[in-house]
Amino acid sequence: RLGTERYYSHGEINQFIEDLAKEYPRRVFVKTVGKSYEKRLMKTVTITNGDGRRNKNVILVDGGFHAREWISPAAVVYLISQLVDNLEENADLLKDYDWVILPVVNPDGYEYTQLSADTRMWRKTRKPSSDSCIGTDPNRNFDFHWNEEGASENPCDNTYAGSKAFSEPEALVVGDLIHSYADRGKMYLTLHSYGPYILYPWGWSEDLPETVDDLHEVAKAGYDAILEATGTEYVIGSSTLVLYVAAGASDDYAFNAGFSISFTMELPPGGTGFDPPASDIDHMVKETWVGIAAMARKVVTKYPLS
Ligand code: 0X9
Ligand code: ZN
Repeated sequence: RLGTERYYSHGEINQFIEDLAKEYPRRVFVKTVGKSYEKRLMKTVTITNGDGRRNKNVILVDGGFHAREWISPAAVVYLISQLVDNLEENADLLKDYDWVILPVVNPDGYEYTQLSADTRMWRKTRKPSSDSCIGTDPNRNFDFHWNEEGASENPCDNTYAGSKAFSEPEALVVGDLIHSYADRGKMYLTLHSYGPYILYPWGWSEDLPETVDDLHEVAKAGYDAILEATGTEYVIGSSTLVLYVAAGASDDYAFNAGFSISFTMELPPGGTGFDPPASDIDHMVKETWVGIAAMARKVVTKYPLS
């Protein structure tokens, strides 16, 4: 079991979900869905209410896209614990829905940032991308408007899009996951830092989707719940209008693939921005869960099982 007193390694997080699956064999399922460039195992944990019903709707959550954004995997670990431990309280969130969760999309980068103070602010993956520069921005590597605005063709840049769409095994794993759940996927949620923002499509252009009102309504449920719980005021809106244009990201990819709701949630800053001290983890992940639960509650009523 993992608490909120410190940050955990990728290995510890994988062990945590394996242990949960052993403890709750009818409700929690772990699957190895791929390997990172440095051959770390990428595992999803699927959380159900154990009723054995197949083909429920799906909420897909991931974290740890960007190596230095440690609060993201921490929030995902807390979310997993909440869903597993509080079955009664969260019965509505699991009745017609399964949750599929990938806690660390970029494990090589995440481990690299844990090595030393010098590497703490690494963002990208760790596959060499030219003679002198390492890594691709996994959130510019998706095959939807790949390498357009807000992505770089320079392998030395922090927003390098990669040599082609899905050049990075880690991004391809997420792309495949998105596809495998696209028909029943209702919400895709990718946790980053730092904001605080709840961002919806599009992020590749200034256009707003036709269903912007639905996206905004669900985001607003998270905004309201967090404001009431802690006073933190998230900014909600389209990625491009709130932040900047950035094409080839996973949120747009999932939305385009059929997820009705797709958000990048950027958790609040801490420390110098990307490095909240361990003493901040507890309140930050609890606040994040309040927002995610409120958004999921809106989603399960808006999109019932058909
Ligand atoms: O630039 C990003 O990838 C995200 N911000 S971060 O500071 N965590 O790197 C924002 C992505 C928003 N979504 C799209 N632009 N599609
Ligand atoms: Zn990020």
